Amino acid sequence: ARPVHLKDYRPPAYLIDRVNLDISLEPTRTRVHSKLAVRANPKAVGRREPLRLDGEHLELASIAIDGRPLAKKDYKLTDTTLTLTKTPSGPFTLDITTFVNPEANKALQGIYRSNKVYCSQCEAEGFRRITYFLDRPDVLATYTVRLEADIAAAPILLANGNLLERGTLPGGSRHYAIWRDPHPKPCYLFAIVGGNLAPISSTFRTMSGRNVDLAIYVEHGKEARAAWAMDSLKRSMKWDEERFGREYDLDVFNIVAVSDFNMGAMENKGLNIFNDRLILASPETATDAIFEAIESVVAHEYFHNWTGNRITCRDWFQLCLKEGLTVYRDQEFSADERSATVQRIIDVRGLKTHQFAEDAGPLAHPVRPESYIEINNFYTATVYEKGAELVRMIATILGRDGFRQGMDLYFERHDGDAATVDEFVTCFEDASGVDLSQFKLWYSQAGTPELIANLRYDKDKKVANLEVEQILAPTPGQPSKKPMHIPIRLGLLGANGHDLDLRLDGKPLEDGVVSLTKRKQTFRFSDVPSRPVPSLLRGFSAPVNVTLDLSDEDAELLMASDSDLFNRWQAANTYAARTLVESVKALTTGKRTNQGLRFARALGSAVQDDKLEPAYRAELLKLPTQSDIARIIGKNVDPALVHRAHRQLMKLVGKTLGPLLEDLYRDMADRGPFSPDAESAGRRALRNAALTLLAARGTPTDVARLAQHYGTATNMTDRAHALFLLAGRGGTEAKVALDDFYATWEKDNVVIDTWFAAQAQSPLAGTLSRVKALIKHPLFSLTAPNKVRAVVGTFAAANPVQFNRPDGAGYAFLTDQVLALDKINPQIAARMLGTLRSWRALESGRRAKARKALQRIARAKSLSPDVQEIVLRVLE
Ligand code: B3K
Ligand code: ZN
Repeated sequence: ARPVHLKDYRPPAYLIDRVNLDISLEPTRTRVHSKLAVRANPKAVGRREPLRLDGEHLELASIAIDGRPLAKKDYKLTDTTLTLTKTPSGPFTLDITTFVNPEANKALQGIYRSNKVYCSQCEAEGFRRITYFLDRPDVLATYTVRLEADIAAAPILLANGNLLERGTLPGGSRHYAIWRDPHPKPCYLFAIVGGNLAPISSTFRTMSGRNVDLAIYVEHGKEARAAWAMDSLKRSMKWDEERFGREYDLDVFNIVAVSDFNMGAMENKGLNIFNDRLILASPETATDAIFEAIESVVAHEYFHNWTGNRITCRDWFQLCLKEGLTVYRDQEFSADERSATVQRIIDVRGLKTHQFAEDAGPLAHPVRPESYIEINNFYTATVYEKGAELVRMIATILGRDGFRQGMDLYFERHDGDAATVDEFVTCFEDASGVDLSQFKLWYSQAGTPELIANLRYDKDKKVANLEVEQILAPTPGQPSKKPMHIPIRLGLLGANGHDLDLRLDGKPLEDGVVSLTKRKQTFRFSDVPSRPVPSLLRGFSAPVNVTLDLSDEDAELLMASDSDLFNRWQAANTYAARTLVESVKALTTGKRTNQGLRFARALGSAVQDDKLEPAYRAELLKLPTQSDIARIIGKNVDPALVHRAHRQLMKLVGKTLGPLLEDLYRDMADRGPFSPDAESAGRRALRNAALTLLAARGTPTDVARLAQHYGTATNMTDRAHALFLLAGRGGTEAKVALDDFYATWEKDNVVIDTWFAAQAQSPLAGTLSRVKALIKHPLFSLTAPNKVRAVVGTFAAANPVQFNRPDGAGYAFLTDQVLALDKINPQIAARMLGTLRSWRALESGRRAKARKALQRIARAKSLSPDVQEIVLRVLE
């Protein structure tokens, strides 16, 4: 497979205005008849090219132009293309009949079957597995789709848009439905579903007073578990009207939950298809984290209706145009529905753990990549989460109103377009008059900028000079970089912890935001009465790392009293990370450190403040993860030492704060019936965070409390939390809980994944053999992505100490799974392989073992382009 480059983009030589599909669903031989209205693209005149359509894994039955069947000599067929050598010069109709095999489709792209349900996934390039087509996002057409199937197997028949007609066919055993989507769309947004599913229904009245029929289709008997998703959908629809003035544009909005899905969900026009784990939830079956994820993914897919569907991408290099923007929108939605500070902490935590790690390794790429071999490998934390940060920075630079004006202009100017990132940014420039040309480097330069900050205070002049330097380390293919435009929101704390008034170069700095645009720059604050403590990057105003030499006292002041609660948490988190890095060093050199105790006490006083909401206090109590510490250490990492240091600190905090944690554990117990709202979830989170630290202390009382927490849990949040902790400890209590969990949930395909994951994340020495047994378990299957993620994914991504066993057996296991998976589902195989991306940062012994594992994959025959691309980049 050859790379595709952004610089080679050319408009399509042909356009397809209308698509008529007639799909007759059969398990192994589905017939697809497609009738296309084709014409030469006026924007590509002078390029008289043959019409070359994409198509893969198709059986071609017939082709006709304007009703005249084509002879073999009139077209050329390869594994991936169908080229028509002679086409009329004016508009023409192209009829193509193909056959596909849904039952055999385990790559889960195109039309496939999950639990007997026919469904489809086309993004990024799955439509070419349904019929021959111009499978690129800048070819927009209106679709009319006729579906036909056995009534018994598929009483429900759905496609994009509005239902036109349905009926039974002569003979009575088959039926059909005709759907029409009036909005022109690229083929990646096409979808169909056929199956025996149960709906829950509702309606939504839009801002202009239209009624929209809403339905969520799930497995029979699971209807009650779709209520939260429905509630989330309605709140999303309302929010998009209020916050962005965006109204829904069809008469129906359908969501279908399926079990086998390569990712979380898909925003097909009017017919979103979801991984069932992100739809189904009840107090007994889903954790608060899942309730939260359902709310945010339902919102995300809904928000795509405007950012992605009405305005789509010109080409796949522009992916962040819809993904980064839509993540930003769903994050803002969650911030409005819940606690904005806690939401920001959760989002930043995720960004650092996943995106910063990606940006620091061999898979680093710009938010707008310049080339790819397999586009599915670029649905990454960088495109999504860093992409969202770029939109957030534009909002920070322009302010809330300026940002909204830019968005309004974008919707007005580009509705119906396949747009580019440049066009998007231009809307903000045009609406505000602010020059964003330097800012645009964020889209093309990869890597996490490093800010080195220094504050010098001149007590005679009462001036504080904040010097900031930006360091842009090389990333693959980008040895040197230009300085970026980095918005820094900041505050200066006086000795009592209060914010001082900011006067930058003598003028009041109202919004507290300064722009770093040079490599090195000094910001001069005047009328500063005493030496201040800087609070930098408030609300995480830019996706960068900051190094600022703070004394323990200064860090403690920020932790105790920063008015920016995000930064108060950030100070605690940075303090914890620094403490952990120091303990890892101490473990290496055999020296002792007292830092842990000091940190624990500071944490105690920060958490004690009961004016803070419980969810926020829970975030304070969560230490940085082991992979965060590994990323900060950056080279020669010994994951076993990181794990030991982490455990020691947990234990120390548990011991030092024992009485406080016990109080919290008692006080935060659920009052009244379960409710998934943010406040109640926050109390559970704080209680479980306290439980975690107490369990780390490990006294018999603590273990008994933990076992009891499991046994008496009345909801899945508490039960799963205890299960993970118990499985991490082992012993009889763990076995009892795991057996109980299995017996209770073995028939539930979604919930049982918690049982798989709890075992795969256990840091105990026997975990790899357990994981090897789990992949032989009757409920496990390599063809089910959720199972693969629960076992293989959890082991490789959430169990640093056992995955990185010094003998390399963890890597060898992963290699075996990747090679086996690659024959079944290359997208999932490539994802799993990505867990090895930080291998170069390991100490030499493990590094050599990881390299061997990677080389074994690289040498394997007939790899998919997906895995081939990842292995080449990771090894480079
Ligand atoms: N747009 C889809 C992701 C498609 C992934 C293709 N490999 C879901 C989303 O981001 O909303
Ligand atoms: Zn998306």
